[in-house]
Amino acid sequence: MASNPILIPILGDQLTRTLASLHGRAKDDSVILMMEVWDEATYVKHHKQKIALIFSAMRHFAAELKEAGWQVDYVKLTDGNNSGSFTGEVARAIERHDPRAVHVVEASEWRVQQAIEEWPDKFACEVEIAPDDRFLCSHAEFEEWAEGRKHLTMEHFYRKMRRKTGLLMLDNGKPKGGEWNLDKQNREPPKGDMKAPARPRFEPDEITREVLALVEEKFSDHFGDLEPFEWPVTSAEAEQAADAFFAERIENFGPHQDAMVFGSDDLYHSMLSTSINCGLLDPITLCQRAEKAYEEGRAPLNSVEGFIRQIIGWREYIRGFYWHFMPGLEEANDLEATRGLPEFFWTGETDMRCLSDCIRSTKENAHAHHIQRLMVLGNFCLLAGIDPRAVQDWYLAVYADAYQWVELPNVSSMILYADGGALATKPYAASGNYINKMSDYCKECSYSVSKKTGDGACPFNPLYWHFMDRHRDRLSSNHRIGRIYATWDRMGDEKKDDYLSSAEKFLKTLEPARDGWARD
Ligand code: FAD
Ligand code: DLZ
Ligand code: SF4
Repeated sequence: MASNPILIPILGDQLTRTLASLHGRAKDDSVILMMEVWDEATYVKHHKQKIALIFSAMRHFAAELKEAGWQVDYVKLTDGNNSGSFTGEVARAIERHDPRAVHVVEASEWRVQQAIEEWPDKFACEVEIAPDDRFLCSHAEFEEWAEGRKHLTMEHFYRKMRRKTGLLMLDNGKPKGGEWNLDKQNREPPKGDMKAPARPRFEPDEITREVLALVEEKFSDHFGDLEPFEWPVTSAEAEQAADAFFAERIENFGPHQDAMVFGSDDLYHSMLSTSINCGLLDPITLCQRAEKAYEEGRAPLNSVEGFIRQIIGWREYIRGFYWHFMPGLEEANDLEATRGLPEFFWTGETDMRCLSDCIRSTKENAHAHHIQRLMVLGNFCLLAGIDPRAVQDWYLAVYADAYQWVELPNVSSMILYADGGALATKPYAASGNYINKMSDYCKECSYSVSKKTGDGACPFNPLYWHFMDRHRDRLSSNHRIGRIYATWDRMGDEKKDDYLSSAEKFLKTLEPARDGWARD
């Protein structure tokens, strides 16, 4: 090792061998620093599986780097002098290694990036902060795209990303198949006893077992089941999970994307978000593999386009949107929602079968699929007027793929309309009808989805009209929603009162969550 090396801190969601801070670096002139820190593990009380996933993936990644000849300084959570924060650990590592410079890749989250931006003033050596080139769209490119637009429409951004990558594009600049977006073909309700092929599950090895014991000991009061723990924790395992998705699920991914089946937790979804977000999988390579499946006739265009849109469309857009609107997005509450999150979000104890199944999956797997997050859990939070900060904390804590950059826009803007429509052109509000159409939840629910008001009526029905009525001033001028008020007005006062009083009665039954679930 030459004297005064470069110190390269790698954060828990930067577990990628081609990370920008490693480009062109000589192994004998660098020390990689990885840190398990209390601040990250507890800024919300993450699901036990999420902490286990990050720590195990970090330890495996450190071992791979060492094997490849890098010098890795790995600080465990239980190391005696662990300061508990990234900044504290970089300061201690500077004392240990006396580096001539610190090279770090920008953080994905605002909170961490703010801390990193203080490093040049705090530390005597030079600090270089590189852009995270694992995203397709840089901050500057997103800002240039957003500049002067009245509305940041995802579809327009998505087409730009299609052109940029050439994914599903013809040489003449037109989209393959003639249409940019085949979402209309991707709304099939579940059929019969729809069963997707089982996804690969990964047996914990010694490193993971050690982490599981640590999590059990230190985070026993956090939400969620720790075991069975079956997430991929290395890039090799994550590639296996991706192989299985492209072999067995991609074909049906599109049509059944919005379907929900009681007890079936992932259906045809890829279950790859945890691996993509912490760096074990490259999102663009996944899109190329999806396109290949289409070219080889193994998957229809609507499935492949749908998958690619989720990644180069939604995922990239959400990231750009986050940085465009931070830090204000955390505080946004355009609909002035103030109700506490109900206790059943943490216990799953509710007679609403749709919600209890989604919360069960969340608790058991640290995962629920998109439409469960959006149209069951999210729809409920929107209609019941739950305080956005409480909803943000919940989503950030309970999902193994949750980092604020991706959780916050989905929660605040997509489900809660808390940004006043900067992302969605209308709130994703729905009555029990939608859930009944897209799932098999209702047929065995103790509530009746066809009953609109009164005892035993599906709570989503009166809540829907309560929401519409209480936000009339705000929403009636929205051309995508305005005509709903004509239906409401045709109902007459008695019916309207029935809806409103049923909703009020239901809302009074909601027991607010006890303190300490999401934060100490
Ligand atoms: P698939 O259905 O197989 O989709 C493929 C990939 O597309 C995903 O792995 C993901 O990388 C990407 N993707 C799809 N939808 C979105 C989206 N709306 N935003 C960003 N990326 C998307 N995703 C997270 O990764 N982390 C979160 O914290 C998160 N919070 C969410 C909160 C709410 C309220 C909602 C409605 C959605 C949230 N999502 C989040 C998006 C989406 O639900 C998950 O990415 C998806 O369920 C992950 O499962 P999968 O890998 O099987 O996804
Ligand atoms: C989510 C998480 C957790 C629970 N713990 C750590 C940790 O101890 N060390 C670490 O480097 N990263 C952790 N992470 C992921 C980070 O929160 C994530 O990498 C950054 O916050 C991104 O801005
Ligand atoms: Fe959910 Fe209502 Fe259907 Fe019950 S009846 S599962 S509460 S939508």
